[in-house]
Amino acid sequence: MADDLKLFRTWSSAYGLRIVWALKLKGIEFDTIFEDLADKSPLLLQYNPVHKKIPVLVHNGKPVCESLVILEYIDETWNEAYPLLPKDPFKKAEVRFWTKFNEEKLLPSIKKASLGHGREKEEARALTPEYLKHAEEQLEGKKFFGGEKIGYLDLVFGWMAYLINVLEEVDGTTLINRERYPLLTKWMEIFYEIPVFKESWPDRDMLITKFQNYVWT
Ligand SMILES: N[C@@H](CCC(=O)N[C@@H](CS)C(=O)NCC(=O)O)C(=O)O
Repeated sequence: MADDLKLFRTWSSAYGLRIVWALKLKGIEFDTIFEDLADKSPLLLQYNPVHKKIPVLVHNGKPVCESLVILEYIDETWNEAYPLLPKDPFKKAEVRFWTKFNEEKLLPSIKKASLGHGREKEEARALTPEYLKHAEEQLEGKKFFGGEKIGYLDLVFGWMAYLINVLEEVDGTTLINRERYPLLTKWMEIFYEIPVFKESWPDRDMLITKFQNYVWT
């Protein structure tokens, strides 16, 4: 019997898109349920009663929550088709380390540096170059964070490929100096052009409107 796979996400969330990219790379069919976070569906609240957030992947009726947990679930369940995490324990630990770095440092810092206010914004702007340098170093001698092919870490960092230039436009500043971070810049361009990802990019004008009206929570 074919797997029943439903992905609850929003049109713009980078956390949700990670899951779309993983499923597309692996060639797995799935249905998408677009949520309105201002009016969450009873099903979303039922499947993720703890955080009440998207994404949620429901596999044959069983919900899996939290994007990084979902990515690992997908990779373990459909491992033969396009493995995402390296097998080697040390390499896997490195991927998890840089994933944590993205979630706890890089992403919040760029968000605050572009959408934040006052002192918090200034502090984030001061810290971001150091974080970007670390990310840039991870690409030395490689096309992707995962090496010659896209891996788990590319999906984690994938938000940059479609959001950096939107945030720059909304804030009217440069978040990533393209000359200072050439590897990251190239990687963003390549990632954006990956054929199986193409149809997943949210509409740029809608993203700009969304972030122009962004209310910090
Ligand atoms: N750590 C979570 C973050 C997911 C997240 O922040 N989702 C947001 C949308 S981008 C959400 O559902 N927010 C609804 C809310 O906070 O009420 C993950 O990786 O899945």
